[in-house]
Amino acid sequence: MKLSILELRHLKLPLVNFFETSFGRVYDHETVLVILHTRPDRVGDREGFIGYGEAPASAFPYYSSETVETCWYILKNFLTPLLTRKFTDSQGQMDNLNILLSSFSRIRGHQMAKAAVEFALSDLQAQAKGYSLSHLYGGTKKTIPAGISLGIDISLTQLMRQINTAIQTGYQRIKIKIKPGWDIITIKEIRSVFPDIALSVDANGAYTSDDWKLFKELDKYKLLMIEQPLAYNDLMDHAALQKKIKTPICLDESITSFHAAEQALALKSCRIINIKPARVGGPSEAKKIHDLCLQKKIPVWCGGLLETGIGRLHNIAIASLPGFKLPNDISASERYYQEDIITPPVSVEKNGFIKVPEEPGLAKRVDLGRVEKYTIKKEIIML
Ligand code: OSB
Ligand code: MG
Repeated sequence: MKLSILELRHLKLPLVNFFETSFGRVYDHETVLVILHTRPDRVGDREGFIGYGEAPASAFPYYSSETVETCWYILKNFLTPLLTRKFTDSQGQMDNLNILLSSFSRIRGHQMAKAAVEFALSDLQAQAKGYSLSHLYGGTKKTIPAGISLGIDISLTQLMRQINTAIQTGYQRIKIKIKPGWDIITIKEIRSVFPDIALSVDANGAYTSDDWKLFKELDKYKLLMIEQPLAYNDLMDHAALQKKIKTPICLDESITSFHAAEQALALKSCRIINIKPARVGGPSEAKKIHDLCLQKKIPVWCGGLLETGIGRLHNIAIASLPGFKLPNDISASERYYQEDIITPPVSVEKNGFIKVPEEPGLAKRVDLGRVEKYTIKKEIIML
């Protein structure tokens, strides 16, 4: 299999409802797609394959330092040249993924840009081998439990309505976003109406160590976990906070790599890890963190970044690995998009599970018309 073209696309999809976290509100999802084309090996062979990856970086450097623009820049100027130089042998055949990934490590940071390339290559590999993405990544589960992440809302009444709908739909865990002023009272109110639902909170780094009493107070509300209460790049303060409170801390933003995960576990900064393949640099790094946590009996779950169907299907495949023990932030496409760029969209069964696709790769499910419709910038690079 020979790589022939890399297609970069910047997409902008309207969200069904705005999504608000402690760092801001968005009305659209901006994202970069990496689309890799291969050409047939010999004249007369069947057509080449098309592999899809997504860097769900968003338009703003608020969740992470990456944005769609930085992804585009790094993909075009640094990762694509490595793909042509390091990944193909002298005949232009695709070669060793590990060599390519270790050549990526010279570029510091930019995990989402790197992840998009590895996702697209993995999709190609799955199609060439006739494997599902789940099988390629080492997944074992046929279905995965769906959770939902609910943003900061215009009112408590509105949030209660959202929770009610989510429960009716079958979601197995409700996560709400918190920030100073939208925390204790909100949670108390939720618990008075829904005393027994599986509930967690995510602060996206909105608090400091000085707020420890607030988190101690939260111990009363039977939360499954408190996600990223303190700074996005902190491990030490989280370790000190975890010592003071009973509710498990789950780290999201702080876990940018396998190395960060090892350090967080050594420091006891958290008892649960949210693995987002895009945040840690791709499926291989995600799997390494998964393997470490499985061995150390640390439960993990797969987080999301409002991905389109492309990133969503890769996340589903990763979440089918055996160590993903808790409901994931992987919801139905319709929770975010009127029209996803895959058909059929991702859906949640009445029992709150999502089926792990068994067909090879994702290409057949991508709706090219819709990809085109939501593209605001594209570039074709010959490899
Ligand atoms: O912190 O988990 C987060 C969305 C955007 C940025 C950060 C986060 C989130 C979510 C939603 O919580 C996850 C999803 O449903 O895709
Ligand atoms: Mg989070």
